[in-house]
Amino acid sequence: MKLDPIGDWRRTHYSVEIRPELDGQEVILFGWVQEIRDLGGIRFIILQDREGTVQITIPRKKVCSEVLSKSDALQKRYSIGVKGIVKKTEITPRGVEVIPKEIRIFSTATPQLPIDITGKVPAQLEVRLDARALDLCREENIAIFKIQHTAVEAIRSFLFERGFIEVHTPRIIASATEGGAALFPVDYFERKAFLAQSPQLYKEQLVISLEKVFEIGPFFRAEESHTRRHLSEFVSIDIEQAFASAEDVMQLLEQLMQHTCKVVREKCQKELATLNHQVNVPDIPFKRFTYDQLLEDLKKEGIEIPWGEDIPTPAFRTLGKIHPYFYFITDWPTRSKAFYIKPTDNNPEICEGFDLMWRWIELSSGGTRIASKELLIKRLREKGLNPESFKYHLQAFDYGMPPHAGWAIGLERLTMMLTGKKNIREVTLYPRDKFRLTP
Ligand code: AMO
Repeated sequence: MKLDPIGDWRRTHYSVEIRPELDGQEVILFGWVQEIRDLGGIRFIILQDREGTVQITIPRKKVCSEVLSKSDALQKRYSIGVKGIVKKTEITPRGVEVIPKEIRIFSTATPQLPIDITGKVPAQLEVRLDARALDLCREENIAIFKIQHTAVEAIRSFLFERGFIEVHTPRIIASATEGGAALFPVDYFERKAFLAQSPQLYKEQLVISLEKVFEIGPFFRAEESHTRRHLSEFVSIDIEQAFASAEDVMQLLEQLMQHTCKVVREKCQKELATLNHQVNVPDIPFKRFTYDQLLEDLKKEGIEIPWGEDIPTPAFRTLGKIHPYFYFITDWPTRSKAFYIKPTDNNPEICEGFDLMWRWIELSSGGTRIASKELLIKRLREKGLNPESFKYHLQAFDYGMPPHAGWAIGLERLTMMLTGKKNIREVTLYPRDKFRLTP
């Protein structure tokens, strides 16, 4: 088939902007053929673009022969341009259609599409992920990633307004930050290096210069566990703040959650409707439970966790049923948290680390950090880590390390909450896990 060039055509409107008020106006639309319905004397093409769909109506007797022959050639997913006249009508749900004067075909598509792009015929997630570029064209997926985009936009402007500076720390690093087991090694010239698990050490060092920083970017964990909420590459939203404690950054975090839910609820009504999901704006402050209180809750449900252990997934599922909303877990045993979390002054067995939960999912964790070099070295040793490997980080503590605190939110887990999706792979463009490295 001979394909058309775009030539001097430029889009005048997205599909959803075609409204009855434009009746009689000439428009240029670009997009893809989603569906073709042929009723003999009349043919309907559903044209899809990023913003939605619009009906192109071709009454055989009223259009020129070139439009007719072009429309004869069309198949699903062909990329096309349509120049035509908007017509008010009773027959489409949105009250408009476009009658084409000219059609340009920019590219064709295989007739054997691996999944149904209208989503009417559901496919297994693994099949969809194998054909992800096509799967992402489905309206439901476009809605998910627009919601994610809106959330990131809301978070950035919230942090900018509060004086945080956006930074970019290295992804290729020399030592672990979140425990040694989950690192991906990289060949770095003649040396061994690793993919960063978090910006933890750098964001802490930056509080002695930039004071309040944030970073949004991908980080890497060689997760052995194949669960519905773990990826080996995820996007982390990190903040770190000088002259602040855990309580300060918890307040910032709950305000941010409330703000993000509010913005998404307001700006993404269409996308939420597509997903058949509601986002409620939570009241703040969020409930705060100590680790000990939750162990008591679990005990009542017949789940015994020895003090000091992490809370396992099935126990979190039970907690999510008891507390089906946002809540903080505070007063964690020091030994269950990373080396940089500050033990409390009056009881060093307990630390100033916290987690923010949404039902059974941990959305964020953070805490007050250790600001004393001696204590940090002690904690590194207690964790079986060699302070020598952290010598460049420890240096920063010789240059006036202020009290500081921070947290990190997993963007994909946040998106699960905002979209109602139960598997993290649904809300990741190209998920990476132990079994998936392509596409
Ligand atoms: P943590 O390891 O708890 O803390 O990670 C912070 C948040 O990141 C998300 N997350 C993940 N999401 C998907 N897949 C994963 N494998 C994964 N691992 C973590 C979660 C989690 O709550 N440096 C600290 C944060 C801090 O103290 O500032 C850290 O990395 O939503």
